Amino acid sequence: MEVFPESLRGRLSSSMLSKLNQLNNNYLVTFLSSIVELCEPDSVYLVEGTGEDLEYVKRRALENGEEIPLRNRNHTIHFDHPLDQARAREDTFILSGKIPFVNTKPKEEGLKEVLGILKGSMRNREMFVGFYSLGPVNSKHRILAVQVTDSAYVIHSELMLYRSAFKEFRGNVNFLRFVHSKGTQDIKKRRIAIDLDGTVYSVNTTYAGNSVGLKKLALRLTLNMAVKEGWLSEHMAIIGIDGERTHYITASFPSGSGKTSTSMLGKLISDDLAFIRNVEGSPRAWNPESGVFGIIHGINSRDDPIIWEVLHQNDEVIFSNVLLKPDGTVYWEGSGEPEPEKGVNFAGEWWKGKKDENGKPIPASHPNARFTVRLTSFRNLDPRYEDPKGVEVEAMIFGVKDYNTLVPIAEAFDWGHGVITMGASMESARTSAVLGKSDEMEFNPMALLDFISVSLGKYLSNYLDFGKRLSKTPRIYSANYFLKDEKGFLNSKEDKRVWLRWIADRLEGKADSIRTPIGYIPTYDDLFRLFSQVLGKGYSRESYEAQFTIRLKGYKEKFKRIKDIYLSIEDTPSEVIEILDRQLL
Ligand code: SAT
Ligand code: MN
Repeated sequence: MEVFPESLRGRLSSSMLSKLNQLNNNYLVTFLSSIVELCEPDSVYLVEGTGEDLEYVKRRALENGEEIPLRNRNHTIHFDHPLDQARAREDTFILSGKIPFVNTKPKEEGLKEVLGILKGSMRNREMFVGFYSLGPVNSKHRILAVQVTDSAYVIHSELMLYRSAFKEFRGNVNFLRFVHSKGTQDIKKRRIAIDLDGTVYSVNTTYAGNSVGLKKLALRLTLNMAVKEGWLSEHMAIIGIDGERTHYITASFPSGSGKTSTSMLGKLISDDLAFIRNVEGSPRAWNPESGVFGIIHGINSRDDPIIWEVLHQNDEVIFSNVLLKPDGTVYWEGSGEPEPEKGVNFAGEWWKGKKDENGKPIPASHPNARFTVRLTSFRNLDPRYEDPKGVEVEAMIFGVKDYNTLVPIAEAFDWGHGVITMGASMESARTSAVLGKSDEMEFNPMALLDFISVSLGKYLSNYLDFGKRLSKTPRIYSANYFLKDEKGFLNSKEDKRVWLRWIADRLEGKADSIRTPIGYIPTYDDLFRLFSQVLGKGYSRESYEAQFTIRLKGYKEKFKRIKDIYLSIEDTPSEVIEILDRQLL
């Protein structure tokens, strides 16, 4: 057996040592021993991803109180600190020089700070090391990642959300590295530091968006890789929609504006992230993840039957920040079930009418409460989610939550028009995944505002070029499920089925369109046919006119704002401004 550094030998059992030895990976050993010396855990557990590992990690999460068992023996609940319920914009930074719209910190300073906080953070704790693949393990495009953490909940989540790939690390030095410690959960010392060389450190946080490294922390790293290497790493769902045949499309929506519900209307490949590459001229997409970390607020049996089923059958679920009821079941707002009198929630003991110190009512469940489940629990899962070559993308949707302006669905004139006026021009009402005033409109290009790690100029120039190299570019659509008039919402929740079907019809040449200044919109006749075909409903001319009259003033103002933003970014490609100039109405 190889001689490992003393720091590791003293902390790994002999079976763990022989596991590590199998990998014959000095680079990994050096990385792990440096983290062990920094964080000083008592012991180290290598998580290969076997059934035994899963049982062990679950048991540890229950023993150390990170998860609480529920009445259903496959369900647990996890609570994050009351102030650690969402993405932590102000505490997250890229270790680099200045990038517009991105929190950055000079590398040396940021590293020194976060390593200082991590020093000794795992004393008297066990350290887990997880080994995963972003994307199908047997795909030549998969990206390997190691997670180091003192949280059994983080590893438990990852065993559900990612593909374990221990053996792939044999002799392999190309992997992303995530170092996480719960620390003391002192929110003032919460830091998430992203080193684009391939390591992310996060401490004093447990909210999965900040602690489960492979999710949005990895996205920052893979986005940077993608821009350098000429592919796309995106915040997008991937689904198959049926017309005469199945068409795969991607859907990019800011959290909380319809992405998950859209994913459930088709054959599910991904609900959140997509890697898209040019494979012999064709845009192919796959899901780096193998599970769903979804917002639970508002999930009910009528509107979300598939997710409802996933949460009520006997598959494994980790609930987070919902209400734990005295009978060992859970409740969340918007579930359509009666609100319980009392329970335990993210803020401790809870009862109906409880207020916080400012006199504001404390909701039974946090608006960003979540569920963590495996993709294989969904009855609409498309088996091609494991296709090592990915699926061919025929259309891309950029969706926003916009009460005032955008039509429910429109098709771009071409790739450049769609990428710039639909994707790069997204403005959306703020999500509950970010703390702060919700419903405020935010510039959120490609739903990536929180995750962009390079300058938007470079990012967009890669996007535009990506399309130019394809032999067939996907069609691009803008979507908005939230348009209102003075009387309220103009669409019902189920109408999105019609918009998706219109896209399938367009791809098959079965639906017409009307050319407007902002793109192609559906004709009344097609929608009348589709409302009846898809929903068995009528569709009035008044509805059509209310939904599809182009609100020129709003569009005009929007594109003016967007152009000003891109003019203020130094490396915006001139093509972006040209496209926006052509669009300015
Ligand atoms: O908050 S996260 O970014 O982790 C999850 C999401 O909203 O997509
Ligand atoms: Mn997301």
